[in-house]
Amino acid sequence: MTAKPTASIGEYLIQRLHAHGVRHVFGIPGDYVLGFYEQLLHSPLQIINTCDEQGAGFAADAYARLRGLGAVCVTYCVGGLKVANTTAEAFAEKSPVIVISGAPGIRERAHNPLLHHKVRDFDTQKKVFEQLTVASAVLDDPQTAFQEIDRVLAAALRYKRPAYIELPRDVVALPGRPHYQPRRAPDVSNRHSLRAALADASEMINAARHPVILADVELHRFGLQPQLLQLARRTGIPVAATLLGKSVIGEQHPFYLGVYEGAMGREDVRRVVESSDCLILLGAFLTDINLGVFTARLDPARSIYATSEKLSVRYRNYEDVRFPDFVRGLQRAKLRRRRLGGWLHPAQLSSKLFPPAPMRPHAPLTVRRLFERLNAFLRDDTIVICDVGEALFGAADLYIHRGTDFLGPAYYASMGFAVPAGIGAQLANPRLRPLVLVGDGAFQMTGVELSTALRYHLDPIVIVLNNRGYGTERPMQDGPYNDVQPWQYHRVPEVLGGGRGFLIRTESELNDALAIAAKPTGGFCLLEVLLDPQDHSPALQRLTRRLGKKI
Ligand SMILES: Cc1ncc(C[n+]2csc(CCOP(=O)(O)OP(=O)(O)O)c2C)c(N)n1
Ligand SMILES: [Mg+2]
Repeated sequence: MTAKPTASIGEYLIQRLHAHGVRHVFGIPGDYVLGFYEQLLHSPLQIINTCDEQGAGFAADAYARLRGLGAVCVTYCVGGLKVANTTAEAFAEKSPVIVISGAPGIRERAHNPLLHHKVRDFDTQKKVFEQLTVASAVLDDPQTAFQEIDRVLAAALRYKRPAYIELPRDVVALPGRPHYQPRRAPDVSNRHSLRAALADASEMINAARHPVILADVELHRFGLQPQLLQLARRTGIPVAATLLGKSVIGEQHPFYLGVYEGAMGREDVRRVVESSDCLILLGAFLTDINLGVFTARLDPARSIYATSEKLSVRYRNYEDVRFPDFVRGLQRAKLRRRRLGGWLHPAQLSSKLFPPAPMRPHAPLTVRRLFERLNAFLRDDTIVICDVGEALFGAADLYIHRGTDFLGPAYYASMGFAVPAGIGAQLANPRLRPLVLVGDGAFQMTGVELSTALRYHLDPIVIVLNNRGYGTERPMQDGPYNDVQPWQYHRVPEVLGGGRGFLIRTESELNDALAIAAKPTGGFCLLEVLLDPQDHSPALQRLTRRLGKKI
C-alpha cells in the first residue's frame, strides 16, 4: 500500500497498525509523545489509558496474542523502561507487540543537552529495546521513515515477536516519503526440503503404533489451529498440549488428552506422551516449565520436532522449511487413519479431571475445590487468564471449551500479567468474558488496572487467590519475605468507585458469588477467595519440590 500523499509519519504508522487489525493502543502520554497522542485521538484507533505503563504493556501483549498484533505507546524512558519487562515477556513467549515511544526531537539533541527523562545517551532506551525486540527503528529521517515502519512491522508479524519504534517529537507531524516497495521474494520453503521432510515424517507416523501430537504455542501464533484440528480428526492421533500452548485446541474434543508437563502434570497424560513411539511436537518450546522442570522424558529418536526455527525427524534435520508449510503439508499428507486413540483407555481421552463432587456448603475453600468449581463455571465465551502461582498451576487442568481461550505467562512467568491482560483480551475480542485468576501477591502489582476496566466498561471476573503471600515460594524456602501486607481485596470497588466485590470463605459463598458474577454485571466482579497459606495444588507441590532441590 502507498500512503496518502499528505500522510505524516505518525499518521502513516497509525494507518499501518490499522491495516493489520489494531484498533486499540495502550499507554500513558508524556510531553515527548503528546503530538502522536493527538494524532491517535483523531484516528480510528482508540487510546486506552492504563494506570501504569506495565499494565499497558501486559494488556497489549494479551491483545496481540488474540488479534495477531498489539501496540503500546509511551513516553521516553520513564514510560519506555517500564514496559521493558512486559516486552521481554512478549519476546520470550512470542507475542507481536509494537512498542511506540516518544522521544526528544532530533533538533533538540544537538550538543547533547541534559533533557528530562534522558538516562545516559539519547539512544540508551533504543539500545535496551534492541535486546528485547526482533526489530527496532528510530524514525529520525523523513526520507526513510515510512520504509522503516514497514520493515519493523513486517519483522514483528513474521517472527511473532515485539518490535520498537521511536518517534522523535519533531518528526511526528512531518510528511514522510511514499516509497517504492520492491516486490519481495515471497518467504517460502525450499520445495525439495519440504517434500523430503513430509515424506520422512509421514513414513514414521504411518509405521508407528502409538503416535501422539504435543501441541504448543506456535500453532496458535501462526494461526494453525484449524490445521491441527483437521490433522487430529483425519488421522485419529490424540493431542496433548503444553502449559504455554494450553487451549491451542478446544479441550473438549474427543481426541484431547490434557496438559503434558513431565512429572509436574497428570500421570496419565505423561504416560501416554512418553510411551509414544512417534511423538509429533508441533510449535513446541522446550522450556523448563513446559517440561515439568526437565522431568520430561522425550526421546528425539522417537520424535518429530517442528517449530519456526527448527525441523527434525528423529535425528535428521531439514533446512529452509517454514513451520506453517510443514503443518499444512502434514494435514494433507497420506496418513493412515486410525480409530481415535484406539490403544488408549477411554477415560484418558477428554476425561473430566474433576468429577462434580457434592458441595459442602460450609467447608472452607481449598485450592482443589476452587478449581473444581471454576471448571463447572466455564462457558463457551469464557477466556481464562492466569497470573503466575497457584492461579497458573491450578488452571492447567481446567477444561477450556474452545481453542485459544487460555492465556498465561507460562514461560517468562512475570507476576502482574493477568489483570491487565484481561483488559487487553476483552478489548481484542469483546465477545469474550475474561475469568482472571490472580494471586494476592501479583494482584498487589497490577490489580489497580481494574480501574482501567471500569473506565472502558469492561466486565472481567477476577478471582484473587488470597493465601496471604507468595505461596509458590513457601515450600521452596519460607520466611517473612514471602508475606504481603494483607489487603481487603474485596473492598477495592469502594476505592475505585465501581465494580462488585465478594469475600469468599466457604463453598456456598463461592457458589453464590459466581451465580451473581455470571450475569451481565456492567462492571468487574472481584472475588477474594481466602485460602490456607499451606494449601497447594498438586502441580505446584511437585514443581516446588523439584525447584527447591535446585536452590
Ligand atoms: C515480577 C515477578 N517478581 C517475582 C517473581 C518470583 N515469584 C514467582 S511466584 C511468586 C509468588 C506469587 O505470589 P502470589 O501472586 O500471591 O501467588 P501464589 O504463589 O501465592 O499463588 C514470586 C514472588 C516473579 N515470578 N515475577
Ligand atoms: Mg499468594
